[in-house]
Amino acid sequence: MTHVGKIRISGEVSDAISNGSPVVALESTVFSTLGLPEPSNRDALQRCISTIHENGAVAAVTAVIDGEARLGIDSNEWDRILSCETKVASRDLVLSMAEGKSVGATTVSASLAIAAAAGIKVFCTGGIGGVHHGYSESGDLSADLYALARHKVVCVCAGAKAFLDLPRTLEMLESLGVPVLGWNTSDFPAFYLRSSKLPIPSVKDPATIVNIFRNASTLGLPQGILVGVPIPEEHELDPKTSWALIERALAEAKETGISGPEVTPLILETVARESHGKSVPANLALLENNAIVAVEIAKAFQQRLV
Ligand code: PSU
Ligand code: MN
Repeated sequence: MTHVGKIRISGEVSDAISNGSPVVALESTVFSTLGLPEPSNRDALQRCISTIHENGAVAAVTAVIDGEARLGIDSNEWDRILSCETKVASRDLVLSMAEGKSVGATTVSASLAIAAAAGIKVFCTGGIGGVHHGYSESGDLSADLYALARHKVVCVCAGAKAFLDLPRTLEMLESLGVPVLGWNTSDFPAFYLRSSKLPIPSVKDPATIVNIFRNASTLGLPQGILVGVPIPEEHELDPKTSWALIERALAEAKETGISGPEVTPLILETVARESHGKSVPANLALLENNAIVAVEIAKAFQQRLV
């Protein structure tokens, strides 16, 4: 175990960093009950970590535990993350460290901040947050987008969650200067669905991603890169029923009158319930698939000695 400033890095992750071995950072909100129902959340965490190991990299789960930002969680502490009900986004990160929070599940935005501070270049999740429908009234857009603009990390995901305003999410990423690339696809993926029908540049080689990252570094630009990987075909949900389901979940969320950070967990829960269990295996499959791509990219960074 080592520390970088106030970040505590597990023995396995700090060894990998000093040996120059590939490391893939993971968030923890998706593995908490805020992201996936029990016991699928444990299954998801286990599968992601072992997929990363089997493919030749080290997994570095981020979280806040006992007031410390963490990079790399040993299995004896998994339970604390799995049962966590506190969502920690980038704004909350510094506060939860100051107040000695016992446990906080980091979202994409907080995880990117932790990964970047420790020099980790590749991060993997299911779906990022983005611009919510009704943004012009609510002003609700995810801190994940700003974090992508601020931290030099490649974020591998299956796109943004399909219940968001995807065209506006892409517009915002453009405004923030974040390159968005499709992994063997020229359509921005829509989480449970392979395509949102929104065009993005396609990339099929991890070395290209490393090159783009280097170009940003050469120019002194701050941002990371978003890589969208479509859910494997056999796990894709039926587009017609999914869009209808998402509409119902959005209407239900609106009726409850909730706002802020509770919106995303509520919609995820409604989709899981209403899809009669189909959305959860799809979520697990896309997480595992993203982990494989993230390892490939992490290995390419190591080979190019960026
Ligand atoms: N996508 C999922 N499950 C999740 C999330 C996204 O399928 O749990 C989480 C991620 O941690 C993401 C966060 O960073 O939701 C975004 O929340 P918000 O919309 O409040 O920014
Ligand atoms: Mn929000």
